[in-house]
Amino acid sequence: MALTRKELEILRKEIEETTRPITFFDDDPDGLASYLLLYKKVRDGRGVVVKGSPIKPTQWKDSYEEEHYDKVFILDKPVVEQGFLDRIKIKKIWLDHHPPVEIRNVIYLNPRIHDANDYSPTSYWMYKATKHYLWIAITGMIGDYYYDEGLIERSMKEYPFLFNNRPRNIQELLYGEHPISRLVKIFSFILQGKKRDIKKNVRLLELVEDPREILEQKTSSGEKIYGYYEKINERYREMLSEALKSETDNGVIIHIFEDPLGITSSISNYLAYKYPDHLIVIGRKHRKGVNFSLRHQGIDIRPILTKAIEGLDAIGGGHEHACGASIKERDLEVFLERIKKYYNTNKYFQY
Ligand SMILES: [Mn+2]
Repeated sequence: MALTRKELEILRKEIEETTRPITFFDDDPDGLASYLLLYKKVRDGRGVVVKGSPIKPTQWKDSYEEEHYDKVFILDKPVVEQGFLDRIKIKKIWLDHHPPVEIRNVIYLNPRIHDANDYSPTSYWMYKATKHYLWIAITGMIGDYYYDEGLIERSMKEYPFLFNNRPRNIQELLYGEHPISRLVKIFSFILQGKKRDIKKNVRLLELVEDPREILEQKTSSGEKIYGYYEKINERYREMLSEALKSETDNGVIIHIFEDPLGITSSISNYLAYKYPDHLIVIGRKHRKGVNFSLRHQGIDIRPILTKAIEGLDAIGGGHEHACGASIKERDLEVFLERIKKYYNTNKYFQY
């Protein structure tokens, strides 16, 4: 049953009363949109993009104290260490929609506390609390795979230029040819790359009032944002076509990338959408091995993955249709052979 009316009121009041917040947010469209909705209300303070989880005590810097922020917001981060919160003397508000955690010394708002199956994203609640910049909110929500009929309807009226036609489902909004689909991709890609670039992109986005500034490159901020997106997108397209070359004849797409930009999960999500009856196994190299994202729209991949890592020095797990696995260099070959084998002996039973 979502956030209660009282909780939403608390969120609204905390936003209204801050004049200079410091905000830690997740590095995806939902986190970014949530931050922007807050920023547009306050037009002051600082936004800090946080990659990975949890937020650790060392991520609170002493210099933050001296800059006189009046409040800390944490948006769309699943886990925050207690020590991080305990270091901070000012008021803290944490809004999230991942599985709820036990935590003290913070105002913790999470719709899942009331309903474990409520997946309404952070940007949805930030929109409920701020009631402005629907285009930003909708970009965050779509990025988090959330289709709110009423708000999509309203967006189509308010921003008809963001939609080609009536979208049938969330996949079409995410991967279709709608301008809003590109906007989601832009929100995702401008958070990839070097720290300094990401920071600059967020600053630029704070200045954007209308999505056409970006999509049609109508202002200098919009133009810069679009330019950065195009650069990442070029690499994304290269990686896509590379991955597609490695399709095996029995319905598995396996590919491993050097990926300093960190866009392999975007690649595997897209491939899973495009090839719903394929097993997608996309890896990102690191010093000691490879981190994989595995996808399959039609079958439960968890049993295959569990069997494939049996006895290896590896970790893996996740959701029915989307898993992650971390494999050491020396086990790579065994792992991939097993994946192919178990997939092909398993898939016929599951369809
Ligand atoms: Mn989210």
